[in-house]
Amino acid sequence: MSKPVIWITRTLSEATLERARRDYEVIWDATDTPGSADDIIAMSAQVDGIIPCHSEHFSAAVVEQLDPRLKIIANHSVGVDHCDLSALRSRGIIVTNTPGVLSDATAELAMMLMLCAARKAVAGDRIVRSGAWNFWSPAFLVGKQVTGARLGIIGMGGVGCAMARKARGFDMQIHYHNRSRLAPEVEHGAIFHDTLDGLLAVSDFLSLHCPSTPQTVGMMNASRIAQLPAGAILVNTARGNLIDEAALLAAIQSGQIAAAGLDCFCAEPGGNAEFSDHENIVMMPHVGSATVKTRDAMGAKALDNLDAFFRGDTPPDLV
Ligand code: 8YV
Repeated sequence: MSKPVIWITRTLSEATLERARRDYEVIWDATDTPGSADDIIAMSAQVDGIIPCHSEHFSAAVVEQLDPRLKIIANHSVGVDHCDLSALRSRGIIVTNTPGVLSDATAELAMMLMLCAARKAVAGDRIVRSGAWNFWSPAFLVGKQVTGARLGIIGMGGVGCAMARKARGFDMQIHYHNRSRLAPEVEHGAIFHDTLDGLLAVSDFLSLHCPSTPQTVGMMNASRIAQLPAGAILVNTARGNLIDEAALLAAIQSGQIAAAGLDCFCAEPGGNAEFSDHENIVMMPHVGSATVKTRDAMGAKALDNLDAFFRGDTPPDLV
């Protein structure tokens, strides 16, 4: 029997590409450029499945033009905001994602951003690296202590829970807001707030771990940012559009927000050039899940989902 044909849109881990080539006819382009709308539409007539990343956009307009040959989109991501799920559902196209396996790597990056923002890592690195370190004072690069502080988490899914686990190691007091309260054995003493306002009021540090949906886009706007304690630190490893970037910039300029750690931006790739003048904004280029172990696990999960589908089973991570 001939192998199903799949398109792998980006450069995945060696192990993933090797396993994919063993089990499928693989179309993969080593230039590692994001698939455009035209690429996606053209490719849909040549393949049975696609493994895309969040860089390929399946908007309603694209989905409408997909060839019926395409049966499954096995995302190499946990986020599915690049997919118009209702348009895909109405075309009968299966969508899967990669939950769980990237939680620790992403939470690790959120911890890094939080620590670097709190302890002024960008300024410190610049001062030493540039040779400008010719003085010292007890008042020099004084940051905000993480140990014992209150951490607010929005979204207590896999990544939010991993963040809470890691922050507990820093003796942080964990508060969270989520669609529903977690069971006590999962909460591990974290304090649930049934309103976002309630969470914001106690968050010396705030870390975002919810998906981007029509309900959450722009969630951290000027009035919500103003509800944080003065001098709070904001961390985002989820999606850029959860934050109103102009409001964040104004809050950084006024000091209402002492620092921020951002792995996601409204415009990607590229980020926000206005943030670059502020050393108290620590930035990374959307690499929360970028560890060798996690990339292998994400690739394996995407292939497990394809394998199940082509065997005639329900994929384990059906969205
Ligand atoms: C990815 C992500 O970097 O999983 C997600 O939702 O944003 C990231 O893990 C990316 O899509 C990797 O393919």
